[in-house]
Amino acid sequence: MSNKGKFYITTPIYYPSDKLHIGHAYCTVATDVMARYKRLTGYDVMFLTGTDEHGQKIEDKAKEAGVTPKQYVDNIVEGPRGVLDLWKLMNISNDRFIRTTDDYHQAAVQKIFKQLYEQGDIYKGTYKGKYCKPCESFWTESQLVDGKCPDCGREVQDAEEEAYFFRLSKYADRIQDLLENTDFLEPRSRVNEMINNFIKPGLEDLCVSRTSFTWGVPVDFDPGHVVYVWIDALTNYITALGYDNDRYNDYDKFWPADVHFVGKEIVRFHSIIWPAILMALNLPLPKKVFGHGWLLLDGGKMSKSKGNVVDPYLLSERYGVDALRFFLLRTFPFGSDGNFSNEALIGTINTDLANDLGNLLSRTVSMVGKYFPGGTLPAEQTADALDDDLIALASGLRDRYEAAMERFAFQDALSEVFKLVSRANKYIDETAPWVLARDEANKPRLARVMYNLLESLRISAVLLTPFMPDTAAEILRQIGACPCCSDWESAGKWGSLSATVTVSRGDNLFPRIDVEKELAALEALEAQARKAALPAVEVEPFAQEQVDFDTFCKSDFRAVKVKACENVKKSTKLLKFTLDDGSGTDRQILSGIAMYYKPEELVGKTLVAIINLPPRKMMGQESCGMLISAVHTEHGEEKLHLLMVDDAIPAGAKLC
Ligand code: ME8
Repeated sequence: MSNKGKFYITTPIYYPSDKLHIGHAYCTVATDVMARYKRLTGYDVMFLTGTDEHGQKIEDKAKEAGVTPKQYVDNIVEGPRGVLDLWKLMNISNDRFIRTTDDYHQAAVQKIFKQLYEQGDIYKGTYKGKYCKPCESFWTESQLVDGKCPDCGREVQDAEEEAYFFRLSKYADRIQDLLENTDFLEPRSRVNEMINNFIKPGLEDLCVSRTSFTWGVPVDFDPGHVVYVWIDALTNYITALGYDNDRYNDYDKFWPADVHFVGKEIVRFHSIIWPAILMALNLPLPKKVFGHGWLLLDGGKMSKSKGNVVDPYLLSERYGVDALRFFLLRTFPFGSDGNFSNEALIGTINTDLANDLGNLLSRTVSMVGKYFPGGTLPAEQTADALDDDLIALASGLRDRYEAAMERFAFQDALSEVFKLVSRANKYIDETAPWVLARDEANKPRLARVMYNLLESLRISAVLLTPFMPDTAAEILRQIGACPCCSDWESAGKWGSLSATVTVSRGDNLFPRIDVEKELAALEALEAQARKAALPAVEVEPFAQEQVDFDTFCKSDFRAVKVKACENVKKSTKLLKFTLDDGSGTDRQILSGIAMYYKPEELVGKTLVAIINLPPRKMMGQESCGMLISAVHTEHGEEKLHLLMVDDAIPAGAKLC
């Protein structure tokens, strides 16, 4: 049991309506880093994530896929490359995973709904308003922006139905006070958004049931109604601890949450609706909600429907999970939006990880190995005033890092670590170990220079552990750090590493990437993935117009044998066929299929031609008829196959 107490942190629960993308991984990685950091500092951590599996969108998707909604979500959550696989790949250390289709959660939601109804916080009324289907959100006329959904900008529909309402308006004053006068919601800019956009215009009661779809937690005292998204989704944060159920037993220990990390578009639900539900249930409020920004691609939010998603599998296979985790939090502040690009990712890997960190490690460890037998430093070491600046920077690093992490300023925390990494690289140039190594008398000084570098690496690695767990462990292994000088306590103490430490060389952590080659390779891979995402096979739409039998019979289809075939000069498309059509006279047909066949492949084949089309000239040569082919589209590319028939069919046989 740790001595600092408990820390409960959550991600939003994700909609498994499609496979998750790197935007979803962004929030989960940030939460994971925070959870690992708190564990490192001695907290007893509960890190919860999960999936939000109900609602019309999932019902519709399942129907489209011809499966039940449960089968649909099971595949996206538990199936290959599903949510669970993705979190495993990203090295996510969640302590618990909740699915809103879990029995214990559904039963608890029913109890909560009933309690709120019985005490008058939920009442039955008629819902009239606007509904955004993709967002599953109801809006009042005044909340729409240019008549469209204020969240996603898409069209909304009129909606009217009998529904249950939560008395949100009753809690308006308390919510306003919470937002304005406490640090409940951060960053502060989000508070202004909430006050101006939602509180000031007046909080209206919230529709919390639906009758238009069935894929949800049933309202057990009123068949036909299902609990509509927010009471089902938000309560996951307490049911996953055992609230109103026997599955878990940690509610008293972990509630209230220390922080809910959420994307900016769901801040409204977490900072207005969620505290109001908790107030109605007379439960303590979470200590903090932090609304992070979006990872943008080409300036827009990533979404499957826009087709601009980035595949975390592809990136982590190429660069390693740690590099990807690092990039997500290194390049822009957690509260702001930031752009994803392959250039930025590769640039960060090359600059910070290959040039600065990787280089510092490989230079240091190889110098220790080269200058000292067995890679072990001698006890006799000589300090110098030249060391003071590096030691001062390293000694204060843990506190500066901690201050940033406590503000969820991941980027600042990493900047602090990388200031030390850069300073240590500069220290190598200042001390010029290769010059010291020339004279045996300098060995004690050389040993101290190496020790200082190893210490700088050790402190950096401990503090990088939450961000890059595997990389940090490998650095600590290579520099010979024992577990007792790899913990939080020792990260604050310069000199924790044994003076006579032994290093062991390992692989280069982050090989430098050739930017141009890599960008081209990524582009090709992404194009391939885009192509693979297109429908496998598409056939031409069927003709609507009918032909009468007599008209059809006028077309004279014959088996023809290819006697000769060649490319038409100056044409990239045309092949010229000399055909035996059974008439005793050769027939010439030109066909625009040169990109599909080589002439020599076709000689001797039996094909089908329509022979009573009027002759026409192509590239100055006469074509008497047309060869019949089958065409379709495969992954966006047109495919063509000449119709070839059994060679036993004689030339001239009529097809009817
Ligand atoms: O909102 N950049 O689920 P969700 C950053 N089920 N964050 C992103 C992102 C991007 N490009 N794309 C998505 C829901 N996210 C609800 C939550 S909680 C009780 C219910 C983030 O799968 C998004 O901002 O649509 C949100 O915080 C989270 O992924 C889940 O989004």
